[in-house]
Amino acid sequence: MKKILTIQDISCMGKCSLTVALPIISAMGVETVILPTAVLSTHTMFKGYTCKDLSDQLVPIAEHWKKEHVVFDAIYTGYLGTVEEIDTVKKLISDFRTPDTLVFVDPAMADNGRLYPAFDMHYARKNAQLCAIADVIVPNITEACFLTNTLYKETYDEACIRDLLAKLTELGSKVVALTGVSLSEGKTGVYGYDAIKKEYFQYQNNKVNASFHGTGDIFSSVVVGALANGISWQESLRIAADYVAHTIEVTMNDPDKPFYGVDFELTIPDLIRELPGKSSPPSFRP
Ligand code: PXL
Repeated sequence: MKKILTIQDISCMGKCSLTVALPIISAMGVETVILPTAVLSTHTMFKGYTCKDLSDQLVPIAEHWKKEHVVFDAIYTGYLGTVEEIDTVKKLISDFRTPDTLVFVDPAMADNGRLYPAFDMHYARKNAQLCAIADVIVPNITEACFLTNTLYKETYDEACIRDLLAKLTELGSKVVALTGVSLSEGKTGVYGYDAIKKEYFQYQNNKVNASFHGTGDIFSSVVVGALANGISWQESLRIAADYVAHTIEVTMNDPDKPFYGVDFELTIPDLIRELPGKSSPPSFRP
């Protein structure tokens, strides 16, 4: 079984970061080792959240794993709380990286033109250094602008997106996938670039007129799970985009939907059916 390490916070309630990565990637048949960077009562979009920083635990935990000779097929980072934490994570990546390890960075720090409450420009610059050592990065357009010192604009065309992809590629990663790219009315999706093969990829879904927290983390988790299943990066992005679109649609139809996240728990079985060879999973019933 493939084994991945994911490094991000636990927002105890909020359907984001580790509380989506762990169930989704595990359900995709991939062992998911977690390195929690902090424990928050909720994600930071709630007022009055508590936060216990676990930065001082990262190195001792990793040291123990080293003694156990643990090897990861992929390392996936998400929301990281501080600049110092990014430095620690960079070091952990270089310690655990082998020639076969996929390093996947979701520079989760901003949306809709603004940084999340806990972050500033110093943090954004540090996140660019983390992106530089990744194989794959998946920023949304806002994050891409902060990472590349580009002015954020609500409206853009395909040339702007390719420009942004070029600047992101200069940071150093091999595959860059921009999320939340809307190139025609009523559509949204992902626009990717493989800097080694010099190939573009794009995929668009119908845009739902609602924004749900945690969908970026769900998207990344599905991409990592799919890549770990040996699926190409283009197909992994397509599966993740379709899964997020489907999950948002299901959530919109739920009269009891929480305001803080989507009903991904209801759609995990549909995701598994999308994986090659898993269209009719065997039953555990005798
Ligand atoms: O979904 C990204 C995320 C993860 N973790 C925490 C957050 C956010 C976004 O706001 O606050 C704690």
